[in-house]
Amino acid sequence: MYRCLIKDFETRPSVTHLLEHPFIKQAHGKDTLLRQQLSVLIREQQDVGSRTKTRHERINTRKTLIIESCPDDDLVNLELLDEETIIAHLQKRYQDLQIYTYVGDILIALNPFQNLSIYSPQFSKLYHGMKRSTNPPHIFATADAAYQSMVTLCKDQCIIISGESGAGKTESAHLIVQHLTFLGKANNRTLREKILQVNPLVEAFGNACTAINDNSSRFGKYLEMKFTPTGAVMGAKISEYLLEKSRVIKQATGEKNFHIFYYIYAGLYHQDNLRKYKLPNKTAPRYIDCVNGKVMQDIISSKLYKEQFDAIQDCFRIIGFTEEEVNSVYRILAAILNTGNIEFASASSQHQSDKSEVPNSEALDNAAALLSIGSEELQEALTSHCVVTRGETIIRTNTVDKATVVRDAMSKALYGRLFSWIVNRINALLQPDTNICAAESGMNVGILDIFGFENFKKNSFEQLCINIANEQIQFYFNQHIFALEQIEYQSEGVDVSLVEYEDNRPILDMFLQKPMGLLSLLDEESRFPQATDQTLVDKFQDNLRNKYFWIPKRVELCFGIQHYAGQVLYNVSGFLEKNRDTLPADIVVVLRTSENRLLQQLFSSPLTKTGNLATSRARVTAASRSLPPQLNSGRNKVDTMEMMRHPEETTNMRRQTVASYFRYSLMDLLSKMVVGTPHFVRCIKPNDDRQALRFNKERVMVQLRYTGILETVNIRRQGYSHRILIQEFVNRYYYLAFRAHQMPEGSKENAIIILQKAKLDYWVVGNTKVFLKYYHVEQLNLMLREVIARVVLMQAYTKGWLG
Ligand code: AOV
Ligand code: MG
Repeated sequence: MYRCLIKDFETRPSVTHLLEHPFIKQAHGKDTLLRQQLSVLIREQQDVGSRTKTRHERINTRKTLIIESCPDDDLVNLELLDEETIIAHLQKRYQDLQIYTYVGDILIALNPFQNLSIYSPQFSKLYHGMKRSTNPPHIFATADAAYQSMVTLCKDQCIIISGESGAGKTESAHLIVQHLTFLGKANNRTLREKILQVNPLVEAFGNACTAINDNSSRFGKYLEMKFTPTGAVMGAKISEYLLEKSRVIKQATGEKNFHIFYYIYAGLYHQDNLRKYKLPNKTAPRYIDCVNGKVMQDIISSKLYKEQFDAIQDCFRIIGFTEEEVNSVYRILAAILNTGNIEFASASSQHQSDKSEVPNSEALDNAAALLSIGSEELQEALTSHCVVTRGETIIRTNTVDKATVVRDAMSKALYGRLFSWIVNRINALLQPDTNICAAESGMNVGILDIFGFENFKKNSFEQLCINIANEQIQFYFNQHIFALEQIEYQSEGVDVSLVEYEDNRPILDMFLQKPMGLLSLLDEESRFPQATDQTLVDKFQDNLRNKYFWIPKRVELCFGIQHYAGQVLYNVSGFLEKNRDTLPADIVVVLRTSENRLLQQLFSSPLTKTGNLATSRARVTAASRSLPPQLNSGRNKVDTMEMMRHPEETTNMRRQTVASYFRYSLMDLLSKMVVGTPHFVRCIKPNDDRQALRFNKERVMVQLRYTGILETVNIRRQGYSHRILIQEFVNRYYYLAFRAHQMPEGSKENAIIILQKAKLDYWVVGNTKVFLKYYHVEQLNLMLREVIARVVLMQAYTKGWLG
């Protein structure tokens, strides 16, 4: 671990000097041992230095020393490759607080469940522009690699973070943004500050406490950081996927609503503003009263919530939201809480036994006032609906149950659209300044952080969507690491023994295929008004016949799925309603009458979500062309027009369900990812009790298995992660074997001459490409830099510039 230090100091470093180094400072309490280790390493390094003769030899020997002195930094270097050895290594590293480990170019991150002091700006400096092997594995090294390859190769990059719920994806995403903002030194300090506020702000609205994670992401997030060609950060853009809106109206036992509701309660209480926002201060509103009456006191007196509220106010201000906008956001949130408190009762009149009314109008009046709409109009829209038959408009009454459903649908729609609006507004405020630099000429690093795989006691439609999204990300990983790579070896005539891996495509097909996939079947059933939970289960049972799907015998209205990450039992109750996600037109009409500018915007047109329809359509079409064939099968083809709408919108168009919208979202996400060079971070949860230093072997083993780590180690060891066209390779590296003026042709023979001259092992030259191990490129670039420096120096001598 300390070998980095030796290289940081060109001359003989003193031990005292070294003790000032950030890594050493972190490893407190082991002083004697540490001093010993350091002096041994210093001696070894100097021996190596004096024994070797040429510079190249020195580089190679140094490399060996590095690999020898720290073999377990990278699982690929392990001598024995079996599950036991890998786990034992990870466990040992974890106990030493080495939470990061490489598998070739992939980073494994174990959740430390404690704050480590390895993320300060000093560490960012340490990893800046360094070779990967210089320092111990780190999330900054991954961010740095993505940044360096973006700048050197002028190509978009994406960092894909995966792992189950609570494994540390969101934390990793924050750290990556932190390091990238450090690297992309904007001249403009405010821009950097703004970008750092993006995650905390959207997470206040999109994260919540679940049974697994106190800060669980309830939406998928793809954050693109935009850079100028020279690598200065110039803006950012987020895309959000499938917010779990149902959480607004109901939470499972022991879970909570989105963070922001608690923050505003505590914050506004503190400002003595509860009355201004018409928030009750005695009993908690129904939507956030998750446990018992005591909750109210807990919320308003929470110091943490109040601090978070202040932090969110700062986020809004720094990013550039106006006071009026923020005020409108709070009003809408308060309106949602009041809406949840609206009660319905059967109307007394005998003739209208199915009519409902609002017996106590306080919550209704409050909600209407906060939304700047008429209280009576709102009541009408909740308790009745218009039907158009043969050109005639008839008003029908809503039963108590129906009115309650409409009320909750309105709350969900309000929250969902508010969330999308905040995201769009952030994007507008962080858009690159087109006067300074045309957006097209920049490059970006995208960071994917979605909701992780979930398996609760009771799993519903939300878990199904979340788990399908994870299934898709796993498929993408497999495609990159295994499938595409092996197909290429074959077509290039390169002989490698194929690595077997668990292909989850059949599961994904079962979900996404049209017309017989699970989502299509769900859609079909959702179109029948008479459909019930039982008819849905029957439909699944009749049509899904494969080993990944089953109906358990003893549990009612459930079905089981064998996901890549394990078996999950889903309860279908509410599936149809959740998928239909209907928002009656009457509600849209009344909300459009609002005098609140923000609210008008939220419901102004069915196309508000994705903004410019034309560009979105162009992007999806272009993307489906650039997808690898495996990802671009019929099941992903989507009707773009249809997908640009809010799922719940009903006005005069064919209904769009959550399932079809979800399918589109996945496609849209993939289309963004495939254009960049991927970097993978795999987060692992070492235990389920969220305890530091507790390494549950069984749990880690399961995660290593289903993420295919063992196979990944194999393919990274045997395989060639870098493939460069022969012509390009010769152009890039001919300096290493030819004279500067020779300009050799880009032939297979010349490529071989260069590789031999560079004294690299284990490369292969195929029919059209040179196949290199992941560490070759770094070595080649280093040699190239040295050769070029020498040439420049020699020219300087011959021209007499150097005396
Ligand atoms: P997730 O994003 O993977 O879950 P988080 O990133 O929210 O998981 O991590 C869960 C918790 O683990 C955090 O709140 C921290 O307490 C702790 N943690 C994770 N990584 C670190 C780290 N590097 N250093 C210190 N603590 C850490 V989910 O969104 O539920 O799928 O859906
Ligand atoms: Mg998360």
